[in-house]
Amino acid sequence: MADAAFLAEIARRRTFAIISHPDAGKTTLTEKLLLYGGAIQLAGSVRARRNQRNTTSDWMELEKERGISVSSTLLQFEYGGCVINLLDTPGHKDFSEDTYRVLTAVDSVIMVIDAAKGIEDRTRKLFEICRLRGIPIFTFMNKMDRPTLNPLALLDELEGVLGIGAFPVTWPLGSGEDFSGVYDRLRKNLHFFERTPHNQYRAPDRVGDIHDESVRRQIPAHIRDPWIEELEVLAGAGEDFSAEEVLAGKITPVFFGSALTNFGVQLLLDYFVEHGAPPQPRMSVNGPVDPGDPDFSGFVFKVQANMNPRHRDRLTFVRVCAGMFVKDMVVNDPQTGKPVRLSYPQKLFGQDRESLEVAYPGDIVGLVTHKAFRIGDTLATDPGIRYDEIPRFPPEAFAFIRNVSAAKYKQLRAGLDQLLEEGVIQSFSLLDGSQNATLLGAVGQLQFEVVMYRLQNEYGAEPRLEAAAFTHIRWFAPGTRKEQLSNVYLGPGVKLAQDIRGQIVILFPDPWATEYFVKKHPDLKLSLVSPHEVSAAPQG
Ligand SMILES: Nc1nc2c(ncn2[C@@H]2O[C@H](COP(=O)(O)OP(=O)(O)OP(=O)(O)O)[C@@H](O)[C@H]2O)c(=O)[nH]1
Ligand SMILES: [Mg+2]
Repeated sequence: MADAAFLAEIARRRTFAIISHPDAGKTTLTEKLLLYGGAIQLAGSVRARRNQRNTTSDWMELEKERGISVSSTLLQFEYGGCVINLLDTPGHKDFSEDTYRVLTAVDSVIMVIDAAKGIEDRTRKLFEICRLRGIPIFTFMNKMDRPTLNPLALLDELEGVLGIGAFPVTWPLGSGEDFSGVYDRLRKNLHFFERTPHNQYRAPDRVGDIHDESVRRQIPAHIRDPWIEELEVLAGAGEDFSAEEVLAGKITPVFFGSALTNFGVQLLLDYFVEHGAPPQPRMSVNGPVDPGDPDFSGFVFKVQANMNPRHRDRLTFVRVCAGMFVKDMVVNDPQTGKPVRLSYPQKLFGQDRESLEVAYPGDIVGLVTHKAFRIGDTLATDPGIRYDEIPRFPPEAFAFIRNVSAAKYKQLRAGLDQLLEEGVIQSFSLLDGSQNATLLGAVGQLQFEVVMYRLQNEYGAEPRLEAAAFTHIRWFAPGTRKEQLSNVYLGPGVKLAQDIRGQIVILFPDPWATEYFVKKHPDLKLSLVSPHEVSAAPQG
């Protein structure tokens, strides 16, 4: 393919994540972006079972039942001449490792804020990660159909708390029950929306000029007058901003709307497609790699088993960073250094998939492989290229998992092995043999509930979970043998164990025991995560 055509393919990729505090409306907004993007005809299309919600991105049984996202979902579709790779992420802290991995694979984010609550804790944390990585941020002030904070106060909070310039591209007309439209400050027209039955269809949209008397008359005076004043205040602060400042992460364009009633979603999508960030150069261990480089390279940022019960297989998610991906291409196997063929590449849409022939930088390819690529692996034709950016979080929750029925042992083993590959939990075995159960570690307790649910429902296992009185873990330096530690006094409740690679770890029952041990043994080089992994900044 000619260079120009290749570069044009890259330029039309939009690869982004939707992030926020739990419950702000990420999955709902995702569904509506699919609706407006023409990727689905009806939002929440197949009627949900009683008490269940049905969205394209929360496809796991557990997600439907609970109405929360527990795992990130990839949706690929074309809209407005662009190829969109959208990732809906879970907001809950206990699933944040998945969300953080997704942030390594995207070029921009849409940050969703519940306009009744303002900037919440998780949003702030995620924002900090985006800023550290220099990811451009687009903001959607959601739930305007309910009573909200004052929009000007929301903007102030965004600028004050996050320390970023905020430019409202749209401005809401009314809020709560009165929320009836948004003003597009760039195109200078007012969009009036109407609701549709069950909010399943696109909201009808009438466009007017606010200087037109007949348009003004349609707005009740008690809403119109303060609104015009707000627009004047905003105009005084400047009517323009540069796309470079957005792409540099210095300014966030802000949109107001309601994902539930579909108001304002189209404007966000259209703006995003036009001005969103195309794939950028990526840092590799040996310096930046340009997406336009002819040699293919990418990295694995997510593994998901059992996405489709009919297939019962394992998908490896690869972000293409440079060069063209071609079905059946041969790359360097990151673990053995030998050539390996990338067969059965898939394009993904939630739980659905179809095979693909080629993919471009920015795209995310699902590989159905029997080869166990691991999260963080670089796949490249040039063995000299290595991306080293998937951080690991230290586990903060621990539990023993025990097999209850001897007949189901195999199911438990198979299920655990796959879930360990997904990287949502880690497993350890105590060195003193005091427990004949496997010790699991996770970022948060909720992750264990997911693991138990999936072991039972997806694998037919019958496990039992038992509390383990540990709160902290540290890894010893690589190569440390347990004999070397036989004279080390551990203290009450402190145990030694080994991880899946045979690395020795130490487990503590509380922060004081951890602190005490670390102080007493400055010679022992302890680390927060396995020395084989990159540590994420400690999350609070
Ligand atoms: N009134 C109103 N409710 C909304 C809106 N958007 C989402 N919701 C509701 O807010 C709740 C949470 O929505 P989700 O889309 O699941 O939120 P989420 O951010 O994906 O949540 P997690 O993935 O669990 O972090 C659901 O009950 C939605 O129906 C909105 O614009 N207006
Ligand atoms: Mg969600």
